[in-house]
Amino acid sequence: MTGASTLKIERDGPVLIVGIDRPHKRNALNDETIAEFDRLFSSPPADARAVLIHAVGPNFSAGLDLSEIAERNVYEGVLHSRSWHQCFEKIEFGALPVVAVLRGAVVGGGLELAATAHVRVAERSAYYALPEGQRGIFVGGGGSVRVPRLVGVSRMADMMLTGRVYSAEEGLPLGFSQYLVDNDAGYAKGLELAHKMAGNAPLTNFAVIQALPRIAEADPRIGYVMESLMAAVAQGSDEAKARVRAFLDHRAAKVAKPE
Ligand code: 1HE
Repeated sequence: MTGASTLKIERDGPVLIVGIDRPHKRNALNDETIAEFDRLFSSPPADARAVLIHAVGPNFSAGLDLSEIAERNVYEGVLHSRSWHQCFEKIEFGALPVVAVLRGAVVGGGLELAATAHVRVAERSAYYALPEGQRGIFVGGGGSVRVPRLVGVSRMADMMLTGRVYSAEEGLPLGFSQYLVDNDAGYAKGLELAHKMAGNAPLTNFAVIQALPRIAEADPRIGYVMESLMAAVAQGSDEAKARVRAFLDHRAAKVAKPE
C-alpha cells in the first residue's frame, strides 16, 4: 500500500465508475493498481449493477509499470503474472457487466485489461500495441488468451513480433472495440451503455458473463445442453415472466429499429 489510491472510484446510481488514476505515468499498472482492482472486484458494492472503467487523463493505460519488473526474479515473475490473472478473472467473470472506455495508449497490459471488459468503447485517439517484443518480455496479464479471442492469434503475433500499432478506426472492424466515438465522447457513451446493462435482469447479465463465453468455447454438443439449461433457468425466473408480460401488455419498450 502506498496510501495514495491509483483508482478513482465514483458512483452514478447503479453504475460503479472506476478511473485509472496515474496520468503522470500514462496510467501504467503497478502492483498497487492491480491490488486495488482486485479488492474492488472481489467485493463490489452490493447495489452496483454495472461497471464503467475509464482513464483519468488522455491515456487508457501504458501497460505494466516497467519500473517494477527489474526487481523481480523468475519465480516472482510467475507469481506476479498469476496475480494479474486472478485480478482480471474477477473483472471478466464477476457478477457485473463491465464497459471500458479506451483512449490514447491501450498498450501491453493496458490492452490486456481492456480485453477483460465485456464492452469496449474507443475514442478516436485510442491506439493498440503490444510492445512486449521490444522490451524482451511477454504478455502476462492473460493477453495470450483474451486478445486472440478479440482479434485472432496471427494479428496478435504480428503486433508482438513487429511492434505493429493499430488505430482506433482500424481497431473497430477488427474487434479491439465494439464502439468508436469522437474524442472526449467515450465517457458519456460508456456510461449510457453501462446504464443499459444495469437495467437488464441480473440473471441475464449473469448468463451473458458466465455462460456465454464458456458455451462458445465448449464442445458444441455440451454447449447446446448448457445453453438449454441456462435458457430454462433464466426463463423460469419471476423477473423474466414479469418482463415478458410487460411486453405482451404493451408496457415495455420495443426493439429500436436502426435509423
Ligand atoms: C511508464 C510507462 C510504463 C510511461 N511503465 N512508466 N508498456 C510499454 O512498453 C509502453 C511504454 N510507454 C510508452 O511507450 C509511452 O510512455 C507512451 C507511448 C505510452 C506515452 O508516451 P508519452 O510521450 O505521452 O509519455 P512518456 O514521456 O513516455 O511517459 C511519461 C512518464 O510515464 C514517464 O515517466 P517520467 O518519470 O520520466 O515522467 C514514463 O517513464 C512513464 N511511463 N509508460 C512505467 N509502462 C502483465 S505483463 C504486461 C506487459 C506489458 O504491459 S509490457 C508493455 C509496457
